[in-house]
Amino acid sequence: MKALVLPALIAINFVYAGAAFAQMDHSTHGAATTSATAAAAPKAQAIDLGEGVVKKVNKARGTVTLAHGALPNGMPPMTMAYKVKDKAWLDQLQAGQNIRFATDPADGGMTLTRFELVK
Ligand SMILES: [Cu+2]
Repeated sequence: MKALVLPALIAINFVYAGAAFAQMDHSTHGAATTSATAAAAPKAQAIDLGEGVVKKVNKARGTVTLAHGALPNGMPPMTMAYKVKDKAWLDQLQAGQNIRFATDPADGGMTLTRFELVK
């Protein structure tokens, strides 16, 4: 099972690590400029990644429970169940994993729209 899942995880890590780097670059750039400039680009905040630990994967419900820290969208630290944008992610996530993740602001940040594993 692990041998089958691992290549997929690595591939996903590459894709999302690339995206995260692009975003970090972007937000760092914004933070280095004046507050007026930062205020003019509030969207950058929405794509920052939060950090959490996978507590439980529930394939029947299509959810993953995360214990997360304070999130860029203003949500305080808590443990909660998230829906996932792609159900296939439920096969890739496992309890105990540390992840960085983004959520969909359209539904109040209740759906994972991307994640990457943290070593
Ligand atoms: Cu939460």
